[in-house]
Amino acid sequence: MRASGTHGGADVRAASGQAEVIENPSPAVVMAQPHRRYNALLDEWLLVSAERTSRPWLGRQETPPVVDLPTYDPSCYLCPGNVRANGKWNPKYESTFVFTNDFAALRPDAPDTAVEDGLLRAKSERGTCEVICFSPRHDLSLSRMSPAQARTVIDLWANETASLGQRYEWVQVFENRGSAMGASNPHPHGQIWAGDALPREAVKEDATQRRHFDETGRRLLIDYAEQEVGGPRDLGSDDDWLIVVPFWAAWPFETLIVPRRPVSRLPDLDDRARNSLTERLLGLLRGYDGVFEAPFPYSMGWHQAPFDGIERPYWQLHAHFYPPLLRATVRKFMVGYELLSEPQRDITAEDAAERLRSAINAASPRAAQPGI
Ligand code: H2U
Ligand code: ZN
Repeated sequence: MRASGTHGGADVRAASGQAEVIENPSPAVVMAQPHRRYNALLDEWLLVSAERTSRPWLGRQETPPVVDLPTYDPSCYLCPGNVRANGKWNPKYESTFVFTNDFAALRPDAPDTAVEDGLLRAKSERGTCEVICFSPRHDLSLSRMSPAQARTVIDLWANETASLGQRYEWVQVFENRGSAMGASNPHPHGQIWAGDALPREAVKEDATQRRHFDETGRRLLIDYAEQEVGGPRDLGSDDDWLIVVPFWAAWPFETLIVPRRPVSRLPDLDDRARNSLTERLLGLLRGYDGVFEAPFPYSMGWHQAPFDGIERPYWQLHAHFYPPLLRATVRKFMVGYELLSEPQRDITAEDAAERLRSAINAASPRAAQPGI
């Protein structure tokens, strides 16, 4: 990576004689100081100030999640054969189970309306929300599944995407895991929201990826993968997938998963890519659970090319993991400066990658065997 001594506010301070100007600094010199990093996927900057983790913390402590869950919970609204909050019954499903969210934020029958009054604008949004149960087992989080079981979840994500993509432009697959991330229930499940509009994150990623493709003829995230593979933030990429703490991570243990070949959407993944994704994903999730030796909360989700019939050769499928924890019982709050100015992180992406990598290696069945 190249480093430059002249950008942004550094110029101004240097011109007024307030700060030492370091000519041609190495990346390590830049990154040992409070510095800003550029998020090439969102076209945004964030502040990194690593030394702040030593500050005392007398604030909120997170309660570690319950680990001993029953395989079946009669009061769970997602377990097979149980009744849901609105009185509907779940079938006695044996693999995965999908239903329309009983409290959906989007509805397929929303009338097409809009208002425009000066700066006040609103329009209706048509869509649907699904709840997707990953397993009939109440206690079987994705991280603890066998590869075959985890593969059924990947296939479920892909199949539901394909069918919702026939009706809606944006298909958002996601999972909130753990009460720290607002999950309402420990039963392994995710959600899919699909709608007609491109939401904010999609619009930003669409613009950055399009611009990079127009300028270089290549996909931004494939170029990014080539820069990261084997580097200090790599968490064990293989020929098919980049798995990395992104250079621009805002959340302490944020990660990004990207196919290394052009793939625009989940249903486009072939059998081999799905199998290697299964392995990468399980490795990451077990590593997450190992970092603080407790089920690791996160919000994760897939970003994939919109289904609007427009040719978008620049769009690369990828997954974001946004876990909130900084320490076992202390979460990162995106408040004050983060809300009002820009995100700020306390441990560097490289330090987070180091800790995650050793947790992934320690959790890997191969690593447990001596000599391999
Ligand atoms: P979260 O755990 O990410 O909140 O997802 C669970 C969803 O399940 C939530 O959106 C829905 C909630 O609306 N739900 C039902 O559809 N039926 C129920 O009986 C309870 C919860
Ligand atoms: Zn359950």
